[in-house]
Amino acid sequence: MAATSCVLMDRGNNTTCTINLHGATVVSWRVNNQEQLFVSKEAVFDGKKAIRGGIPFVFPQFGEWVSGPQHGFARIIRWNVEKAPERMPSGDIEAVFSLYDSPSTRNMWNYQFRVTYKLVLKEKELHFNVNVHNINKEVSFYFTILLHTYLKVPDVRRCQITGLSGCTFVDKTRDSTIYQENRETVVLTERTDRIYRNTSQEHIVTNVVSGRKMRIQKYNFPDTVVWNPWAEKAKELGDLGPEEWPNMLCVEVGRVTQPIMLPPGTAFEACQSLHVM
Ligand code: TA6
Repeated sequence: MAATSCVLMDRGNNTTCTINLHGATVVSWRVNNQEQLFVSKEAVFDGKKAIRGGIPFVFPQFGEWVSGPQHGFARIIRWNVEKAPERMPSGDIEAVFSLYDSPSTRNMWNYQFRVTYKLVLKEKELHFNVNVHNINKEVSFYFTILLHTYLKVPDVRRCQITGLSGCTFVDKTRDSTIYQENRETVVLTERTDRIYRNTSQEHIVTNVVSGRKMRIQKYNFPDTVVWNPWAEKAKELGDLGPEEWPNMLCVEVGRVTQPIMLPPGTAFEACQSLHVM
């Protein structure tokens, strides 16, 4: 069994964030001792499988992939600690993680890259700053990227999501038809797996833990995926308990409908922030 290890960011006041270096998966974010992220009781921590919950890092491919595992390799390999957690003059805690190409990544995807992932833990906010560098001097590459955030919720059927109104989407539970969202706020009433395009820079999700709201802000992540497997599909996932699905809501920001082309020697940057309101 491969070793996995976690890095703790501790801001004080029982406000912490834990990053499992397996996939640089954020596996816990507590604000005043209250957990904000869902991690399944059945999640597997074997250093091989993606962790079911928290915030897995999807790169360089969202969804099925002919060259490698679903959702790419970044969520199933060990990342480096580029900068250990450090307290800033503001009191916020900052840490940086990195992933470089290796013989095993090049086996699936033959490109030279460096990804840096900076997390900043604030009083009631967690900020994510993603940089993908093409470190080759001659060859361009294409990729998709997404932060697969599992919010912890008392009951997914009672959450409302803003910032999707008017956006086109593909419903992965149906066919490849392009639909348009006409609801001001989206409420899940059945299995949902939708890729919304060009969504608002901000989503508010209501009724997260303790009936609070979560504000999600993003920059350079044009798409938002909304997912919950519901009862039937949940049973098919070996690492999700049959009763757990009502307690998770995935609102995932990323760049997935239009792959990004990164020319040699250039970098892509994008950010997300989560804010407990
Ligand atoms: O982001 C939504 C999604 O792509 C769904 O289609 C869903 O099956 C899911 O991610 C979970 O994928 P995983 O590979 O983690 O089982």
